[in-house]
Amino acid sequence: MRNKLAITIIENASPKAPLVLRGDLVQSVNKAAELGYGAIEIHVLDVKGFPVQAVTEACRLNGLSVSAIATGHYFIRHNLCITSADMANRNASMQEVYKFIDLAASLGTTDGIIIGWAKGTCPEQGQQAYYDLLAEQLNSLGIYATAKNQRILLEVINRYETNVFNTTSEIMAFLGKYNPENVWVHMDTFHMNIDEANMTESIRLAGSRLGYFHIADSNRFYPGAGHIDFVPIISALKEIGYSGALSVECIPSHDSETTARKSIIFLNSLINVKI
Ligand code: LER
Ligand code: MN
Repeated sequence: MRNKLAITIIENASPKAPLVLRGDLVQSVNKAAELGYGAIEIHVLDVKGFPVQAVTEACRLNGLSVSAIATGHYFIRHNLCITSADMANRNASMQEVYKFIDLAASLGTTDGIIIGWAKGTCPEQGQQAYYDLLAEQLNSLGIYATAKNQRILLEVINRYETNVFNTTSEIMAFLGKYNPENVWVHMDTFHMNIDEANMTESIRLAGSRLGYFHIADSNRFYPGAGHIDFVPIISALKEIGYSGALSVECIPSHDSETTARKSIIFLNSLINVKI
């Protein structure tokens, strides 16, 4: 039985980035385990030099798994986008995601590879062409991920950050129309609180297509710091049979360790996540 609580880790990020444990990855793995988390979600800054062996060994020693790896910071830093109008950028971006999938496979990642920023934004003109291209790219990535026993997690992000998939109904319509292989819905309570009319209904709408779940409160601080009612959310996740990770992706309003500790105390008070 695996503990489904995961915590986001990254080597370095701006103070207001919604990522909890920062610094040396092995130390973050040790810290996550010490605090009671069962998994880590890694926001990768460098695919090439990624310390696969050291992280794998730290996870093994602590009994932790890698729930997901995220592409966003890497793609922003390198100005990459899988739907870029520039074909060279588009192709290079796809090659990079393939490397992320390889990395996820070598880490034994349980839930998948997160695609957020990497999907780019939809232009005012040519929306149909954008979605056609996005579906084609995702399908290629999904097929590759299947062969590596991985999954593509497509995040629903609020309207102030992107114009692509702000709600679950939008993403479900896209998946229903194109049905790209092995592409899963990834939801995040911070974004849901902004754009979903009803958070529990949106979870039910995603249903068996829900592949991953981020947790932060309404102010994007640790769960319990804002006004989201997590009780019905957890119930809805149980109701649809969601069995993936609940991954804390929030701004460290306190120091990272305190934020991680407050998050897990709150989540453990809500639920028994050892399913
Ligand atoms: C990433 O998981 C996310 O939720 C985006 O808002 C990035 O800031
Ligand atoms: Mn998120």
